[in-house]
Amino acid sequence: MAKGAPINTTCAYCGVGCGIAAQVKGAREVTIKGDKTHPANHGRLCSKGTYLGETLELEGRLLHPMLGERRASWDEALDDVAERLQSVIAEHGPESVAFYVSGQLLTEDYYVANKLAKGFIGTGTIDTNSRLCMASAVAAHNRAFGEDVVPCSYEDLDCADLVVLVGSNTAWCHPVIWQRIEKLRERRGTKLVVIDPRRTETAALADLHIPVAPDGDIALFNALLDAVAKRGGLDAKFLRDQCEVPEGFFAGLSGEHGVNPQIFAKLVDLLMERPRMLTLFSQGANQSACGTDKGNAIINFHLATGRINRLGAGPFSITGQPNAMGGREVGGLANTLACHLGFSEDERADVAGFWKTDRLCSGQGLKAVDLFRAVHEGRIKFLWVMATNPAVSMPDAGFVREALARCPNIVVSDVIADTDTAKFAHVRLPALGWAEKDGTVTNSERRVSRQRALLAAPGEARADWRIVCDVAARLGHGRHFDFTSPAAIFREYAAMTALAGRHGKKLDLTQWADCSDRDYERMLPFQWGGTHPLRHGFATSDGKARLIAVTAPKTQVDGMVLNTGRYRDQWHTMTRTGLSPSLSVHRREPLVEVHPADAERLALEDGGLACVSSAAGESIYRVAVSDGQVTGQIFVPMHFTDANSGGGRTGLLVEAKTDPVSGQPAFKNVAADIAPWQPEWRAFLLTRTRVQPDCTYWAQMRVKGGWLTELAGLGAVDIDALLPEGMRREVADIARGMRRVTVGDEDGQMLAALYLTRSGELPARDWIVRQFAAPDASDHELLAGRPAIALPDRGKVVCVCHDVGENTIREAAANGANTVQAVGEATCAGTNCGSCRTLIAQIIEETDATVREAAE
Ligand SMILES: Nc1nc2c(c(=O)[nH]1)N[C@H]1C(S)=C(S)[C@@H](COP(=O)(O)OP(=O)(O)OC[C@H]3O[C@@H](n4cnc5c(=O)[nH]c(N)nc54)[C@H](O)[C@@H]3O)O[C@H]1N2
Ligand SMILES: Nc1nc2c(c(=O)[nH]1)N[C@H]1C(S)=C(S)[C@@H](COP(=O)(O)OP(=O)(O)OC[C@H]3O[C@@H](n4cnc5c(=O)[nH]c(N)nc54)[C@H](O)[C@@H]3O)O[C@H]1N2
Ligand code: SF4
Ligand SMILES: [Mo]
Repeated sequence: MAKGAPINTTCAYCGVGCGIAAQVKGAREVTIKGDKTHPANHGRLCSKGTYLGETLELEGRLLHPMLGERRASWDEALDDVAERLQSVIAEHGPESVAFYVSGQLLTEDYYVANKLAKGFIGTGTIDTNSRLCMASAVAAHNRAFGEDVVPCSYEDLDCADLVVLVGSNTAWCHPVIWQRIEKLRERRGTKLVVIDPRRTETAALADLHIPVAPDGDIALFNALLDAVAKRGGLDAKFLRDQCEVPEGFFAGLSGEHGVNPQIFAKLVDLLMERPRMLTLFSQGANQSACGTDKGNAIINFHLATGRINRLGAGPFSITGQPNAMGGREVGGLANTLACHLGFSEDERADVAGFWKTDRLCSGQGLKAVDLFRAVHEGRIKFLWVMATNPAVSMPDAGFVREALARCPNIVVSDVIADTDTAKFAHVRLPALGWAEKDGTVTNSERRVSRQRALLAAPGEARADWRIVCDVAARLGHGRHFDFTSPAAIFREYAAMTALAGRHGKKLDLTQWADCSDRDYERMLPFQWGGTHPLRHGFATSDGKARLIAVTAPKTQVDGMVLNTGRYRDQWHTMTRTGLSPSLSVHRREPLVEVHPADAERLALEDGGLACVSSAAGESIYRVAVSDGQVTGQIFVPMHFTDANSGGGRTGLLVEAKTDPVSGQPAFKNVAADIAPWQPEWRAFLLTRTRVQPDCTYWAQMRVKGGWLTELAGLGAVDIDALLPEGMRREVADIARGMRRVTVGDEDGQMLAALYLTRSGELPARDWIVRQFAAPDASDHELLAGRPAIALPDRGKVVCVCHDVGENTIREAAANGANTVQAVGEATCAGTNCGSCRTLIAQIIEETDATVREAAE
């Protein structure tokens, strides 16, 4: 690809959909800046977007088609996939075929995958990882609005007087939306309420944090609506003209909420004072056995108070993946057809007519959890997984692995060679990744943006849409899949959205139906439906919205409540963010966060290890005692996999319980137990290349120049096998069971360093990790684990974007920088993505306290 002017593209990660201006510097080298002209971010980026450049190396990439462990040509691999499909369809019928796809596909990839599955193979069973993510919000929209339409826009984030976050750790997971909320508060005095059982860094910065009980949201929103109704806060005109309200709806609202009465009263006051109210919700709402009802409880509140279709007001479901929204539009979910259509006779006839097929599937297919059950039972005999890692991310991942192992035909399209899912594949197909692929994505506010190729295709990797079309052609459907570019697919999809209009839906991209390749190439981000797509009426038969009577579930979990979610700087199963040294600093291990009282009661030690178990499985985590947790609840991350750890395997712990309407799994409220786990030895190891240890607990993270692996185990230690050949130096203290080994090459460059202990302390990692990146320390110092002369220690990195350590910030604070802004001016910390500002504020507070104490 040409070097030169920056190329505008869209971030690879979350559904904020930030624009990026990328400058190609070399074969795999790109400079990343925020695109100032993109309406989603106006130039801002978070840490993950900022460090996209560090994820472009080819480490671990799948570069050639593989049949089992054998490299194959594309022709051979595509023939093989087609033959498997043909024989399964001939013998067992189309319904024995399943596709499991992803919100990380581009709209064009998604469109052809759905067209092939539902339209030409004739199986309804193409589902997507959005089932684990957005399905409850989709179902709630459909019930209330008659269509899966998000009735808000980011512009609302510039005008709201009250922002309520429900089950959303926005500062970590949608950081650019978070930055916009911070600006809004500064500028407008907007109040922020966070409803989350944990005191997240988002909640810590709120005006009001409601530590709701797990799945207590329906009770809370019903009680809020009841209280507001009693204080005259309903919008009678809106209710009469634009809503259909079930009999006895308001009388049926229970006033019980389970929240501290004073906090509840404060919240009701805020709601009464500030009608320009925007409610953002994500996985704390969706990923629940009552996720759809939670969505409707939130939407009910907004409808009944008329807080919708006005600037600064509305129920705003924010999407997770970069193209979760696009996938919903083209019919990636098993219970929809393309273009927001369902399976009524009329809708099916229209879709079949548009695609010119007589093979359209007869009805909806299996949703993700049922899909893998069917694989396990042998009803599905062919499964094609694209751009998702279900062996890690599905609930009851142990069961999903069994299912994958049993299935006679597994095809995996991925950018990475050895994901946990790819290990089960009979055929692996190398896909183009971000910076290589071309197409469109749709973000949380329905804005369609281009992702553009920056780099040449590595190895033999091909675009996902092309792979699908090539298989379709081999199945005899070439005429319907003879697309030669993403632009051609986009035109067909845009034309097809005319069907949505015919069925009273709002989705409409028809103005792009005749776009030229050049128009597509130059496409600027555009939003379908405008700022408030439902302002001229809802997508129901009578144009009215529906309030849905929902009641609080009886949730009572035995034992501890296990809550699962995300880290600020990692993306899901870490196949890409895990390659960035900068993004690996924030959290180096899978932590189980535990309230201090629980830690004391259960003899869990901060920094020690613990085994978390549930009905589904068990796994080991590092304990982090945190008063952000509530007693009786623990929190673990979803990111760790066989590829990077021997613990922290959260997917194994989550039972496959789902919402009855949406089929979305309940990832956030799992019954579990926790107990200390005492290793007999602990160690950490720095190596230039990845190692696969064989001990009870290990976790591996990228550092500059190599990998850092934390280890712990029982019995004999067998780490020497992990050390490379080279010049070894070793010190040991047999009495304390301490061993330290460095391995260097002939030029004295360090190849590996191992620190092991049976009973004592291990040295601090940060200095040693820095030495590994740019070795100028002597072996003597390395074996000691610290510099011979004490140097100023920057401490643990707080600001990942500008690489600023805790001690540097403490020093600035002690020297009078007593606001986050002043620390930013003095050290740069917190001035890029801003996600570390809570931490900086904490450090300032601690420093202030120390200074005060010293003065007293
Ligand atoms: N850094 C980072 N950002 C990401 C991603 C990532 O992997 N890493 N992934 C992207 C994707 S796909 C998604 S879906 C989004 C997810 O974004 P979020 O939904 O913000 O992230 P989570 O950490 O899954 O969960 C959010 C919060 O829900 C809370 N919660 C748990 N149970 C309840 C409950 O019963 N009620 C309420 N009100 N809250 C509850 C949890 O304590 C947690 O803090 O993030 C996107 N952005
Ligand atoms: N315990 C727990 N589990 C969860 C959640 C939770 O909160 N808790 N959240 C759920 C949610 S919301 C989500 S969205 C899922 C996410 O879970 P997954 O979708 O399984 O996670 P990713 O790591 O994003 O997987 C994407 C895969 O696609 C590959 N890939 C990247 N780009 C491309 C491409 O262009 N083409 C192809 N073919 N492959 C590509 C990546 O290498 C990676 O293997 O996890 C769900 N699981
Ligand atoms: S908020 Fe961060 S991860 Fe999400 S799109 Fe923007 S830069 Fe990417
Ligand atoms: Mo997601």
